[in-house]
Amino acid sequence: MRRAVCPGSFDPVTNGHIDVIGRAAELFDEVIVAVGVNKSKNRLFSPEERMDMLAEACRGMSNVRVDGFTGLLTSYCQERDVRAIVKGLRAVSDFEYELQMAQMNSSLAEVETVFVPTSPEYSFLASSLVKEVAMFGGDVSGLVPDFVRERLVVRLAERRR
Ligand code: COD
Repeated sequence: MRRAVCPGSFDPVTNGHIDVIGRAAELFDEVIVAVGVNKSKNRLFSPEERMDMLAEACRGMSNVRVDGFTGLLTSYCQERDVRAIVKGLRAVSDFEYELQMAQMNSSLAEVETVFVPTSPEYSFLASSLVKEVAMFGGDVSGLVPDFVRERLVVRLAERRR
């Protein structure tokens, strides 16, 4: 079985992520969307909330499942006999960072990174920008699924209290 991992923070999942996950699901028999839960960054959503939103977003993809991981991504891959990591690339700036991570990961374990170029309509899309636009009252419909937009509005209102 050809199995791949799509890792990320997904805080929250965007339509750009969903596009890459869907395209990976067409290339591999099984895709695990792995949510990094290392405590290094401030997150708007908890790991469980991020995983819930991903599960809902990927509901129509029968060979995709969602999981969380801590520690090294390569250890997660080795423990599950996963040989491929799928990453989305938006711009040259992504490439420089992703290339370095891909090389580090392949030096740590027998894991290849497969890069999927972003679809042009999502090339500017990042979770951090979506949060910023929503925080200042901008409309993020079309950038994230509707149920994610609703959860964003609620969470940001809670944070403002
Ligand atoms: N179009 C296409 N792809 C996109 C888009 C878009 N609009 N937006 C994001 N993506 C891609 C990103 O390029 C990335 O590949 C993926 O989607 C996830 O994005 P994010 O922003 O949710 O996730 P990141 O980049 O914060 O995730 C980082 C990881 C959790 C994957 C990384 O930190 C990691 O592997 N951590 C584990 C610790 C580890 O092993 N460290 C050693 C690394 S060498």
